[in-house]
Amino acid sequence: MARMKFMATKSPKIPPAPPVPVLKPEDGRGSDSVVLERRPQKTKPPQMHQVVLLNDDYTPMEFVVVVIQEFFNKDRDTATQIMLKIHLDGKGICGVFSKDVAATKVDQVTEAARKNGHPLQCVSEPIE
Ligand code: TYC
Repeated sequence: MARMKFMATKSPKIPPAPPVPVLKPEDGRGSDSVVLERRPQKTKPPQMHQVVLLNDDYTPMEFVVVVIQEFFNKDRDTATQIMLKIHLDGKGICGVFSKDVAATKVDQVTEAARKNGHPLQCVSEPIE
C-alpha cells in the first residue's frame, strides 16, 4: 500500500505511538518496505531441574532399575546403565523436567522406595 500524505492543520495533542512495523523509506527498497523491529525477549524459558538418584549400600540394584524404568520411562538397558553409573559414581541423572514435575518425580520415587523398605535417596536440582 502506498504511503498516504496528510496536510495537518493542527498538531495532535497526544503524539501517536511509534508505528510497528516501521516504514523506512531510506532503506533502498522503496517507501513501502516494512521493517519488523526486533524486540528483546521478555519471558525467559522456565528453569529446568534434573532428578538425581543417589547410591547407597542397601537398595537392591533390581529395584533401582525398575524405578528408573517406571518413573523415568527408560527401557531396561538404559535403566541398567543409569543404575550402574549411580552405583559406581555415587549419583546419576535420571531425567530433566520443569520444577513441579521434578518435585513430583522425587515424591513418587521416595514413596515407592519407603513402601518397599529401601533407603534410596532421590533429589531434584536446578540446572545452569
Ligand atoms: N549400591 C546398591 C547395591 O549395591 C545399588 C544401588 C544403585 C543403590 C543405585 C542405589 O541409586 C542407587 N545394592
